[in-house]
Amino acid sequence: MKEEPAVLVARHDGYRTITLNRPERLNAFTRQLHAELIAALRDADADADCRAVMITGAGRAFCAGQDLTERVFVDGVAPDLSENLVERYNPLVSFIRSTRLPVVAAVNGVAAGAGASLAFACDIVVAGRSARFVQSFARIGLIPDAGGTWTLPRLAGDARARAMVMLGEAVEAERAAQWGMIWKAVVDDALEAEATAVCRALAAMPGDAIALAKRALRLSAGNGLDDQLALEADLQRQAGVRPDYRAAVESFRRKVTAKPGS
Ligand code: T3D
Repeated sequence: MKEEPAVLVARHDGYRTITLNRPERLNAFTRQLHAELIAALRDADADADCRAVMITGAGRAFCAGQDLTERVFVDGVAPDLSENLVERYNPLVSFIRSTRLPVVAAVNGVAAGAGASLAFACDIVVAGRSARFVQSFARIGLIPDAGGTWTLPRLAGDARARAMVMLGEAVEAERAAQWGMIWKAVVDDALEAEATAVCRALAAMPGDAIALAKRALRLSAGNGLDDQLALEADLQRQAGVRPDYRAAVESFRRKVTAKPGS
């Protein structure tokens, strides 16, 4: 019997939608899901016609983090969890942060554990109002991973990140938006349309500039102001010789010189 794909990919004009497809397990990560997700992202990155990616979940959840049924204690010996992080979660998060493509998370339901970290790694997060973000790690005796200890304090602020991590309480989409953890919370029925509109808007933007801006934002995390100013000067030089900038400037100048009296 053919195995169900753990990830579904839909190609649209200018962007792709990647749907985590294990609804009966709230789209929890397995080795198969990891392999298919990173392959789908790499494939989108390699497609010159693709200019944005949406990640969402099938069914009522976005992603419940690691599939805990994959974790087996053989003769009482604990599995080595760092191996899974180094081999799968870390490359996934690094790829999302470094791909030229803007990655949009359409959070359609609960995002728990590494599922929340996955959303936080994305560039733009839109969530349905019934969605919630849970740092569930401490409840099962783990620490946040998949970049959660890096992204969450930056998004939510240190005080909120600490409480979320240590208490494991869920933060609903609207509160997450008020706290600046995500871009927007919308009514559930509007989520698909809203996330689609974001992807279409991104696909219509000059892709080179988006990629360079994404790089500048990523590197800002490790830079002091002087280094970041130098980086901006370097990246802006690169942006300034691309055709999109030239076309925009020429179109602007045409409009100005066409005005009566100019
Ligand atoms: O191991 C490593 O490689 C290290 C890396 C770790 C990264 C991590 O993500 S660790 C954190 C793992 N995730 C969790 O601890 C979350 C566990 N799940 C929950 O706390 C709750 O399910 C939710 C808060 C996400 C949702 O609650 P609720 O009440 O809406 O749903 P539910 O009834 O708990 O779950 C529905 C079904 O999904 C249920 O199965 P059933 O009873 O219908 O057959 C449940 O067992 C299953 N499910 C939910 N989460 C997971 C899962 N199955 C496997 N793994 C899961 N993580």
